[in-house]
Amino acid sequence: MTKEEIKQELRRRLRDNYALELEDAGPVELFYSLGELVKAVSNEKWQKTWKNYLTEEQKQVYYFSIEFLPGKLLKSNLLNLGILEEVRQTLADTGIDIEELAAVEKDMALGNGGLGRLASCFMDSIASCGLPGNGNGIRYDYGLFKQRFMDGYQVELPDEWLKRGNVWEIRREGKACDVHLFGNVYMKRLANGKLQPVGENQTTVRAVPYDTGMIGYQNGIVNTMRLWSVEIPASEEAKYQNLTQRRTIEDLTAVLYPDDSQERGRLVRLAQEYFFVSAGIQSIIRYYKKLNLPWHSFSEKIAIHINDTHPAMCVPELMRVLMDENGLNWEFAWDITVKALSYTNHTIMAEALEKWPIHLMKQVVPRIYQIIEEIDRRYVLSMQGIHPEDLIQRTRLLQNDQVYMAHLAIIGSHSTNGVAKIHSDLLKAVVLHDFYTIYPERFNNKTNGITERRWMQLANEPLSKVMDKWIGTSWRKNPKNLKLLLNFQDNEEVLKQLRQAKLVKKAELADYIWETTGIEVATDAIFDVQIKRLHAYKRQLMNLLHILRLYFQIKDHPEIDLTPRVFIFGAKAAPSYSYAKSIIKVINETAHMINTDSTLQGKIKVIFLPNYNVSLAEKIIPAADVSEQISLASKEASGTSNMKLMLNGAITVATLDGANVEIKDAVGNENIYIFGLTEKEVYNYYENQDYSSQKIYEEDKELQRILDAFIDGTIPNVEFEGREIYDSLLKFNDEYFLLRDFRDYVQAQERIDLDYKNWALWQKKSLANIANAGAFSADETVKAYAEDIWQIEPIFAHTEKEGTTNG
Ligand code: 73E
Repeated sequence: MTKEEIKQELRRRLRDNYALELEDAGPVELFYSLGELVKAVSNEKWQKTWKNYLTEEQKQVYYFSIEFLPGKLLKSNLLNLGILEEVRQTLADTGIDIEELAAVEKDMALGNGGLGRLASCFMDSIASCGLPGNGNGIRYDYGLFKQRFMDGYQVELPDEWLKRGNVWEIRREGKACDVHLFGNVYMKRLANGKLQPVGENQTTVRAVPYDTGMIGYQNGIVNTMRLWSVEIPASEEAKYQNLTQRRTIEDLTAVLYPDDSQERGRLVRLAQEYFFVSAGIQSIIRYYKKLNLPWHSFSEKIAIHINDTHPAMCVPELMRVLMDENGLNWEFAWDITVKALSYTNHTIMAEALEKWPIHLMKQVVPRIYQIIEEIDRRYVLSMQGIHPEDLIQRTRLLQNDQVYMAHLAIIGSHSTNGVAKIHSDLLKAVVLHDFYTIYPERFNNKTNGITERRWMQLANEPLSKVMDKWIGTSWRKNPKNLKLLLNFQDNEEVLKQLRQAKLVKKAELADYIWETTGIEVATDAIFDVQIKRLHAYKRQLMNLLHILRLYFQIKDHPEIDLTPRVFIFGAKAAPSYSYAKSIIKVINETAHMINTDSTLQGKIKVIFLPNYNVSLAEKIIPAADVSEQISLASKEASGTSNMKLMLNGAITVATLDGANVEIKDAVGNENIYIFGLTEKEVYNYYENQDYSSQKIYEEDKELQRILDAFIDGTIPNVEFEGREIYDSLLKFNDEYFLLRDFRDYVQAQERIDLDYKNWALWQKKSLANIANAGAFSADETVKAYAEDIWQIEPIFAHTEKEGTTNG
């Protein structure tokens, strides 16, 4: 599209929809008109893409995830359509700043953190690599809560993201289907002697899909993310005359559960899981039937991916549809199911491994429970005589009156993967070791990745321009080419320009900090960033212990030569996770104490930015100098903010946990600050049970003073929270070994302080991080999934092949 065409289209939409001239329109009208325009451009490609998949009978993957976290889509869609610059200039010619209208869009925050954001990075990469792939999830009326601070406490407000409508979605009434919940199921013998399950007293709800185009990066491909919303079916209207009854149905897709790394044992959550699984499986079957192929070809055309265990009911639901609705026998249906399905595990945290009480399953999804029971029975039977009895008992689905969802996902699929090397190794060696002995061939690793389109091209334009200038633009299509930057490690001009680009983003963030908190920060200070969900294992508290150490140091020696630092936090705590909320309160109170103490001469500042989300991440990450990845080794499955920060030239201070291990291998020891216990040492402590935080406390005077600050009034207004934290570290023996890792962490921080003083040295390290970040491109990750797990091919490869045969 030319600038002139864009202008004309925009004018027409503003006139038709709002009776406004371009010059008179405000950001809201402009945003919606531009959104409509973008949709019109992409819809043509969207239609071509799905028609193409259909006529070519391309094998497609369906990525089932209870969370998607796309953030804002306007600029990302413009970039991927290849018209971002044209649109920006067209608007600028009329005196409009594109950033102003982009800010109108609400973040689509239908996820909690890493798991949901990974799903969205994958959606972008799958389309950008020309792979036939679809998302399947839930269209929550309310996304993740908005976080405010009041007196330092987290307060949660509803996220009404749909209030002004959502330009990107298309409601597809014609593709709606029914989902049955509750009631009883009994078996009826048919005339042919077969048993047929019949449901009675069931609740039938309507699942209505809303589709959003997932636009590939300048390749003409638009895939589909399908999110389901619940409605009362017309046939059932009479049953739901009173509002309370209606609400119980409508509540099904009302809110996203705000827990990360925690299981949620609630009836509505279970119903949510079944709702989007059933609707998704039904729509796949409907599509497959259009192809008019025999059932045994199913897994040649369809791959279904289970993102964590939340969609694990894909296993019994696919069985149900194949058997109950299409007459297949068990063995045949099972063979199809196992071949079509695959599963990703995202955590080893025991509290996040889903287990559903059997009585709840029987109540909410009675037919599904029957099938689960049968899967369990056949599993035990098939393993007898092959494996020892105790192993079979430990791996079966039903134990302790619960359904183990991970067991269901592993037994019912052909692939189980972890999300970083160390995590996948731990699954094989410890967490899922029993399954590894039974199905060694099913286990594999797929290290997470990120899309550099959002996390560099869009979020960090100054850096992107420096890259273009020195290594050309090929990295934009192929992030692996970021490596070319290594040719300029010793080029002072390049180092200077990289530093300048960082400074621009630091100044922007400093402005934002000033506007939102009223606190002034200096851009020549180290911007030290920890952004992720608030969780004990991620150890934001250890970061705070280090901050308190610096505080006392400056108090004792005001003349001390410290490199000024701004500690920046972004983190939401699950509303029910009171310990995490106490940490937020204590960080906020410490921040206030430090930021208002003029005797510290501004040497340290602590900024806790409220409402961390995708859009805020896009502001913070490009401005970061230091990336805090300090979880206790073995606990963080992968992490992905570590990759985004590295890509933007931040240098990582890290434990050997999750993908940090691979980041270290990629950049080399001299370009990362590694500290702390290794995963093996952590497991040794578990085995020997010989950890004593009390002992460390008694032997370390400085640590005593820091911990005492939580209870002796040094940190103000934390009488309750300070005591809770103090006790967790001493009375309850410090579950995540903060005190054990503290000294090593402090030393790493001291090296950072020193190295930062030599800007060229620092900038060189930073360059190495940017250059090696291509290894963590989600494009590469999804290509590995496509080849090893899903067995799908890019559409181009397909047409090219056709071309060769024809020509
Ligand atoms: O390490 C991260 C990982 O990078 C992990 O904690 C996170 O997934 C990311 C992407 O692979 C994760 N989230 C959850 N489990 N692991 C989770 C659990 C229950 C509810 C919601 C999210």
